[in-house]
Amino acid sequence: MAEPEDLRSQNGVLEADLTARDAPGANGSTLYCYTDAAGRESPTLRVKPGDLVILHLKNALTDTVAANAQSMPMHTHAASSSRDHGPESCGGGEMSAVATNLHFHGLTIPPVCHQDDVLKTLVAPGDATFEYRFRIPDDEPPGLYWYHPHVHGFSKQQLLGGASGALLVEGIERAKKVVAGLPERVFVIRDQDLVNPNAPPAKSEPVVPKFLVDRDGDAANTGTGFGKPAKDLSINYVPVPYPDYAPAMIEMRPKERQLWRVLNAAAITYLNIEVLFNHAPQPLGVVAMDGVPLSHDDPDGANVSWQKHLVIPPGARVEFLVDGPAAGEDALLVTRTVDTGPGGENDPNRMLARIVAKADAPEPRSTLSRSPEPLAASATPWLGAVAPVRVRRLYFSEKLENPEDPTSAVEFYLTEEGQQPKMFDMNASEPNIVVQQGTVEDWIIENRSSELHDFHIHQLHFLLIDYMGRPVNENFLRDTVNVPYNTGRSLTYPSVRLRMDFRDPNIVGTFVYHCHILEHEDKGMMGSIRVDPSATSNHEAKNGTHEGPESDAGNASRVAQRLVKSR
Ligand SMILES: [Cu+2]
Repeated sequence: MAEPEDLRSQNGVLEADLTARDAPGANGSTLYCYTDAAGRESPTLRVKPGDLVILHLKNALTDTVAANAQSMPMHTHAASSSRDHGPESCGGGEMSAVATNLHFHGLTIPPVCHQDDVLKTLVAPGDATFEYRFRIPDDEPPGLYWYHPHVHGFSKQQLLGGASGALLVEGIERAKKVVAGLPERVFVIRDQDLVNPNAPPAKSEPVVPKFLVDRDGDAANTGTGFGKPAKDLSINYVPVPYPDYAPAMIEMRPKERQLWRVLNAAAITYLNIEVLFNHAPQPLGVVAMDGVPLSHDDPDGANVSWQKHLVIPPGARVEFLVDGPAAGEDALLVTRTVDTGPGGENDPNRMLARIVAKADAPEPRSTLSRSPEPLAASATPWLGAVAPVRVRRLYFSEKLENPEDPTSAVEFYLTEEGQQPKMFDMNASEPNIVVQQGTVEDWIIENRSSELHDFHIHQLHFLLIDYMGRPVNENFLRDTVNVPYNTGRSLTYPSVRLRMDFRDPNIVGTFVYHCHILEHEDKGMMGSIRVDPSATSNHEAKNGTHEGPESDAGNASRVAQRLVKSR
């Protein structure tokens, strides 16, 4: 299987054309990709800390796509709204299924026009080429990031079937000596509409669960690990269509150790990666999550977390060591089923690729430096050691547009406790949350719905402090995290506690946090946050109710209130 082609920075600059294109796919679906001037498809952008990135984005999307997208009822309200064409707009296009823009997922760059703004930037077909120009911060952790479109109301449509690519900040071997000299491979896993929507199940399936549809109109979670998936997958654009397909092939030299860098670029599909030799899961040595090397402060860079399977929510990345099979050994890269909850989509077990060990296998295109210069230790104190200035509680929830009508559309919300649940409004004049640059806050994210959600915030990383009420205090950072679904069997809602890092002056401005199941984001599960410069006075008073530091008494009274409400 071919890896995406690389575009490397030269003399501190990566300048490239990226043209967003579409083509009709199976069953009225649409395929998307980016091409550069030489026709390379959705290339991997390889940059170094401190590099200047200049991208010329051209929108070559066609009207066929708009027609498809507008046949989806939930998209029409967004399609009819257009953005403010005042001095604040950027790019100037109308919000529609064929407008596009770029988000640089995970990078700590400014949320402003021509850098990483998704609130005002729209490029329409026929518009002049739009220029992105930003500098990779000197202290950006080396690892796997990515780019994709982020037009509210239409992001799922564009991401499904291909509008995404990897961005690598080079030098992971400088932070993790353990990967020095290893061959590296990039795997971009995407999802797409089912290629064979009416196909009967494969004969090889051990169970044939009843086919049900969830509230989004996708194949519902069967809870069995089998059945029709909500979406098909692809790995580096090699399709994985249900029910019968030839898996991609990964060739390796026997027992060779490689660094695999896996991006879940799916719009709605969770991954749970395993490598099987003769059906037995093999240890995978995780060295980085969401672009950040594990134990960033570990001077030896020796820390590796060995796991048998890796859950990768949409938007997340995992970079790990793999030891190849022996010659002739039966080896597979698979994704195992993920329990998305009774309200969630079906993400069944699937084979992605066969791993074939051959003495003359070609080496991957890229090998990490054998004797890297160690990365300087970070000058910023470790996030886990910084006291939060406040605690906020946010929650995911869903509601029928008309509670009397079970067939009415579902509205999706991501709300700060104390505010009124509302679908995200592109035209809101005030952000949902205002914080001050230089501070650190703890956010408790609850899931009050019956399906799994996937919290993501632009511009920064956070530390997972508690998961489902249990302290975890991880030694790495994330920008994307799962919040398990509500079973209704507990007094408290499932939650995660995150230490949010607003210290970097680069992130001053307004940006968004949302569920990275893009179907949910498009239908409203998003909020906006403004990071004010540290010199200004604090804006907290403007921003409605907020909680002080957590206390047992506070928790108890919240539980009591909930009990009262539920009666
Ligand atoms: Cu969600």
